[in-house]
Amino acid sequence: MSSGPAGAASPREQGTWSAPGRVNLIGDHTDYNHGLALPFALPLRTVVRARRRDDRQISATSAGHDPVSFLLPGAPGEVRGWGCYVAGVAWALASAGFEVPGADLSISSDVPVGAGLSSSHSLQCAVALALCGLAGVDPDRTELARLVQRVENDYVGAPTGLLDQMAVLHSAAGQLSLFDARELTVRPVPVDLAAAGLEFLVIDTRAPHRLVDGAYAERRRSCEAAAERLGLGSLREVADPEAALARLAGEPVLQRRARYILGENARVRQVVDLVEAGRVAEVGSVLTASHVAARDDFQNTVPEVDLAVATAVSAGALGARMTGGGFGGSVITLLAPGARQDVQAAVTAAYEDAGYARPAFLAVTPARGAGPGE
Ligand code: GAF
Repeated sequence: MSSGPAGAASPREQGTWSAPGRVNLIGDHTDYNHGLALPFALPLRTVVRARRRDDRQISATSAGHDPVSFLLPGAPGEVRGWGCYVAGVAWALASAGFEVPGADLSISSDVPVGAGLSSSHSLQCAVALALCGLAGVDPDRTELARLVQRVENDYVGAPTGLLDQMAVLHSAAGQLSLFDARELTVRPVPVDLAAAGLEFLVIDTRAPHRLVDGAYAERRRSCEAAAERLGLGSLREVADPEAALARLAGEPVLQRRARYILGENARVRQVVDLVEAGRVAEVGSVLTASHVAARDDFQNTVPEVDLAVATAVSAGALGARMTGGGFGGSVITLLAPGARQDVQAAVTAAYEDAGYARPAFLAVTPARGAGPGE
């Protein structure tokens, strides 16, 4: 029987576990500012078929990638490339006191890589569930999310927040998940788009999105510096946004970053209120306002995503915004019935004119979160 800070289940010789990618409808870069976000799970998943081994080795295969093999418990930096997410999870679980078993893992995924849809968190969470499942432990999902967060923070070296792990591990079909990063809670916000006669369309701009570079870390440092100038632990503690922004007037960059974050928390609340009031179509303009704030104040957009958002909105989308960490990646749009063809055609044509790679489109509804099975 394995030990660790978790509930017990029966150890397994083999099994299958899976985890989705995610879209963040609104509330980006708010997580490390102890703020609010509203993600949902995509109907695209990473599937891990796992079999226990008698030794201390983990071997992982995934089509199109070199196989990976390492000895437990491992240490940060030991495995690089895609395998760092597998080795990082094993290391994080072992560091927390779990008796991680040796295992053969066969991994497949239809979450696009580098599209800002959390393919790496879907992989990490699926591997974490598989290793826990073989070990016979059933950790609290928030605790597991925090362990998995150590993979990026301490194994890979990216100062990311907890949004993606919470989204992947706590989502459920038919709902958005209101994540409060200060309280570490997730509140389901049911949404029935079909009943509202609406749909979400994800545009994968194919502009590669990268987080392990300086830009994400720089944004995080600016937000923390803004909070520090205000004498606060985090921007979530701001009680009077106008007064706080006035106090940052001498620091235009910090002021812009803070304006985006404070506005984004308010926009998340606004979207939740609209969804809960059944006024889902009105969410569109809030999404577009969020994108404009990201573009002008947080300055984490790129020309490809700005073009996708502007073109989608002029072609009839109710609203659109870049989703996730930014500096590339995907756009989420809210569409009225019948708008999808026009939006897809307009964005494809605009990309062709601009000489950009052909974008990909994916109509999505909120899907189930991570768990046993495919
Ligand atoms: C990335 C990070 F991993 C998240 O923690 C979050 O900050 C997101 O960017 C932006 O909301 O996905």
